[in-house]
Parts: sequence; structure tokens; C-alpha cells
Amino acid sequence: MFKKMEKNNLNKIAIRLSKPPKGILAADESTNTITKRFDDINVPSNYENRRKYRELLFKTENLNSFISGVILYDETIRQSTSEGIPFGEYLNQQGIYPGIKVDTGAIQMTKESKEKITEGLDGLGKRLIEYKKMGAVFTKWRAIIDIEEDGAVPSDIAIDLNCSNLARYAKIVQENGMVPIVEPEVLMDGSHSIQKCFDVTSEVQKILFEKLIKNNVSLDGILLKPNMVISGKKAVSQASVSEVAEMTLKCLKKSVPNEVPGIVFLSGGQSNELATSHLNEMNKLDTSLPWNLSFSYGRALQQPCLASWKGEDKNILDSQNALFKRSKLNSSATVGKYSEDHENLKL
Ligand code: 5MM
Repeated sequence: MFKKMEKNNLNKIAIRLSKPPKGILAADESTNTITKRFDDINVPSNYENRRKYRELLFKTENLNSFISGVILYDETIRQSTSEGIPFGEYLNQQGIYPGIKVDTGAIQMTKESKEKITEGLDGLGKRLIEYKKMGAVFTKWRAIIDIEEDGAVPSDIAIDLNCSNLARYAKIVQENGMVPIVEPEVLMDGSHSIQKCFDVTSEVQKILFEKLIKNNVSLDGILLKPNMVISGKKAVSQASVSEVAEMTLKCLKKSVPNEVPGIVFLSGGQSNELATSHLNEMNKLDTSLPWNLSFSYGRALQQPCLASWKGEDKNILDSQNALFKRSKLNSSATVGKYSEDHENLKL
């Protein structure tokens, strides 16, 4: 009985997190990553500046109209607003689900290999108990799959090990009553074609779902966070918006079982506008998909916001307006109602 209730609860949360017109804000940059972002705007990456920046994001007025959940980093979930309200509690008060990144990062697979494997399974159960007490209801784990021209990368072993870890992670998270976001990211670095991205993404998702099923993960209590099927960043010929939308949907229909409640894309280094256009096109193309199709963007929501902030209090409102705008436009894209003209509208 308890198990059934728990399963229903996970399904409800996964649906609420991915249901249009809302999506997820990925604000789970590790200290290394946020330091790189702060370096770009000449802001020192210290504990207080990271806290201030996250506070700015979460206090954006009416963010909850477009954002269903926020993914936090370990340091961030332990921080509070300037009034002393812990971020997990603050987000819950706003009707936004707090989530937590629980992988501990990716390391080189072997000394000889250029490929990476994501770690973080040791002690995961114990960490989840603590995160749950801090208000987190969902989690995220990101595996990174690279593509190289020579065809040797990705190797079968890199796909296999990363998918096994994702499946083991998802099982532990569900056993602790939280929704796992499963993120197998096929990187868009390199000069490969969209067809190559399609082939690798399809293979990775096929193996991932085999492993999830073997590990008895309830597919109706997870969210998939995939890359879109897209040309490599350095490819001479770049696929059009409609090609990206068609090939991404073709890949997902082939690999993702209907029980999965939602698919929330990562932006992976696409421009803000393209990340929005691609999502919009997919939601326009097919209105009878078996899963919710939304976003869980990091850079494509935060880039303009960081650029306007520059670490100065006088810029907080402008910076929040920039986050509000990208959240609203991506929200429109979840229902196929975005148009490029909206980029110029005053919101
Ligand atoms: C926000 O960045 C996340 C954490 O990255 P690191 O562990 O490398 O610091 C990242 O996992 C993110 O949640 C996803 O890649 C989606 O972000 P983008 O920028 O690709 O939309």
C-alpha cells in the first residue's frame, strides 16, 4: 500500500515539474562551473557572491508562473536568503519545487581515455536523507557522452558504465521517495553532423532505458533530461530549426517509453534564442506526444541575467527582468506559442 502511494506521489511530482507552461531552472553549477561564469563578468567567486546571485535568481518576481522547479547545488541548498530563510524553504514557499544535483562530477574514465564517467553513488542514500530534510523533492545526475570524428568515441564501455550509474542512481533516489532526473548529455562540441548526433543519442537512450528497466526503476516516476539532436558546434553545415525538431522527436519516439511523464531538455551551449525556437518547434510539430515536453535549462535561462548583473546591486532588477524574459519565452515554447518577434517585446 505504502509503496503504491509513494509511486503515485513520484508520478505526480514528475508531472508537475514538466507540465507546460512551466519548466525547470538548472542553477546547480558546481563551484568550478559558477567560477567560470563569474570570471566572464569579472565577479569574484566567493561564498557570499554565489549566495547573492542565487538569491537574485530565486527572488525574481512571478518566476513561479513559468518555473516549476529549481535544481540546486550542495552549497546552495545550505544557503539562505538575506532574511535568513533557507533557499529550499524559500522556494517551497513560492510554489517552486527545490531539487538537488547529487552526482559529484565526472572524472576521466581511465588514464589513457579521453572519456568521462560520472561519480557519486557512494553514500548517496545518506545524502538524500539530509537533502530531503532541507526540502528537496527531486534530484539530478548528469552523464557526459562525447562524440569524436574518428568514431572511437563514444566507446561502448563509456556508454555502458555511464548508463549503469544513471540507473543505479535513479533506483536509490526513488527508494528514498524522490524523483530522479536522468540526464545523459551527448555533447554538441565537435564538427559532427546531425545524423551522427541522432545515432549516438538513440544508442545512449536505448541502453539507458534497458538499464533503468533492469534496475526496476519506475519509469512513471522519473524525468528524462536529454540533449536535443543537433549538429556539432563546429560543423560547417548547421541543421535548421525544423530539422532539429523533427530529428529530436524521431529519436525520442524511438527510445523513450510512453510511461515516462516528462522530457525536460538541457540547452547544452545553444544560443538562448535557438534553445527556445527548437523547443517551440517540437511542441508545434506534434501536439499529441505521450510525454510532457519542456525545459531544464541552465545557460539558456541564465546567460543574459548574469551579463546584466555584473555583481552589482544596482543591476539586480535588470538582471531579474532578463531571467523573467527568458523564462516567459521558454514557457511559451512549451505550448508552441513562441515567435522570434517576442524577443523584441517589452515584457
Ligand atoms: C547548470 O549546470 C549544471 C551543472 O554543471 P557542472 O556539474 O558541470 O557544474 C549542468 O548539469 C546543467 O544542469 C545541465 O547541463 C543543463 O544546463 P545547460 O546549460 O546545458 O542548459
